[in-house]
Amino acid sequence: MTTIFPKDFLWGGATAASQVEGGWNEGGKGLDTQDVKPQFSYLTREQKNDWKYKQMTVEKFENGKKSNDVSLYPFRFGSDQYHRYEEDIKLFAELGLKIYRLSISWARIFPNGDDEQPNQEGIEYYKNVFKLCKENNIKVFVTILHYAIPVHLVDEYGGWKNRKLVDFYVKYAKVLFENFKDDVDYWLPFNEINATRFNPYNGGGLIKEREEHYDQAVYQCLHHQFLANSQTIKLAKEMGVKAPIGCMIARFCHYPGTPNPADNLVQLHDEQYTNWFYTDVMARGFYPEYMNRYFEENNIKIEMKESDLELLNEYTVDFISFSYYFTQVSTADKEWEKTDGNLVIANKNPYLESSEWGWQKDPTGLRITLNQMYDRYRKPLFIAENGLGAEDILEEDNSIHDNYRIDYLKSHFEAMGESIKDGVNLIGYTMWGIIDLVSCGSIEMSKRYGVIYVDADDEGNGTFDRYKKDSFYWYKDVIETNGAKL
Ligand code: BGP
Repeated sequence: MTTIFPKDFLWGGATAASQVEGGWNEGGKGLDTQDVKPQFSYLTREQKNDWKYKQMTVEKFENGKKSNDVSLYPFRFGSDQYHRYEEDIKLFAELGLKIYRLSISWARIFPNGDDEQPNQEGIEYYKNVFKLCKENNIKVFVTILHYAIPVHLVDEYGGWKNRKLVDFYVKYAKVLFENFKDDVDYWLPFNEINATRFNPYNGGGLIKEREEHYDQAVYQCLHHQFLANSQTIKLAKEMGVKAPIGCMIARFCHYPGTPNPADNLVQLHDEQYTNWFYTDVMARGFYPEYMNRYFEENNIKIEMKESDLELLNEYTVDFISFSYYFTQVSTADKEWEKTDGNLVIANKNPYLESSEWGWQKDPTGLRITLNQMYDRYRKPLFIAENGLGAEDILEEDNSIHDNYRIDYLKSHFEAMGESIKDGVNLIGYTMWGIIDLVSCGSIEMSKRYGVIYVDADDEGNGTFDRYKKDSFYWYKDVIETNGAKL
């Protein structure tokens, strides 16, 4: 069978600590911002998909803190990987995964974020996980920070808008390099760094209501994260870390709503403000000129030292990764019909079908995205997240017939193949939520992404036993044939 995928193509799966691990108060772990994400979990599906309620994640932060003893909260048990990683890695090996993308929980290593000494038990936990991956020939792709910030850093320092966070983060990264530099094959300092703009609580540890000049705070956070990213790359070089270090954004491909030049201008700005700005800084190494006008018009003055710009310029990333779930419509028409999207409300595209959660499926958009990104940066690309969140049914014989997921993945893999034919240097793909986990945006277990089913409900009831879905066998074949059989 012939394949268009390169010989060493990295077929993989992705998770994040706060959504998969559980064990929120075990092994010396401190509280993080996902643990205290508020009673949002008790809203109905309709309410959760309403933008107004999404904002409540931020507003209810303080309530969340007061209810630390509410143990029903889904992020607190995740998929229980903290206790079942051996079983999970065995399943990944059976699936044939070439690479596993997971995040390290900052609060497992530094429970408060600003502690003098790291928590050895946390280090041990990840050592064991990585060792097992290696024994099973699975490469390790680590996200250093995937949304979960030690709560103390938000309470005490105001989150990423405080420059001190750069030092705390770099100290944390240093401990990771010291302990895991031979275990990790790819590093990612930040998950979806642009989330700090569209979901500042997740991304920046920012509580909107506490900010006098909110936009200013958002871009100040981002500046500090860019610095932390470059300093981490610098540190890695100094410490002889060989594994490539990349950046990641939530990539929103935008189409103009009509051929009206006004819509095309909106599209240009949407692309610049939601996508290019971030990868331009981290891959090209400078603040792009188009942001100056934006900053001026929005009265944003980022505090920075002159040496910051040199640092950003000198230490850029080795590869670029992104999450890809759906596409957007850019329009000057304020009345355009809306739909739900990944942590944002999107304009609905009449030519596309939506998932149960309103996210519009668009494999062609993935091909467009890959072409655009490769053309702009000429660096290796990695799809760090993609997948379909759906409600699955566990049959009496423990089978799960998820043809809809197979269809979704197949169409996206075909688009990847077309991009490779177009000449794009795509090196890997880590399917989001390879094993069912708690949804980040909806905060529920019943929005499932995995090819492995986890028997748990939104309240954390269930055996947490793992079952292989039909998509498991299908993906196994895809990996075995390196994409020749889709
Ligand atoms: C991305 C996050 C992930 C993940 C994914 C799916 O933004 O990096 O953490 O959750 O989106 O989103 P959701 O869980 O809301 O369906």
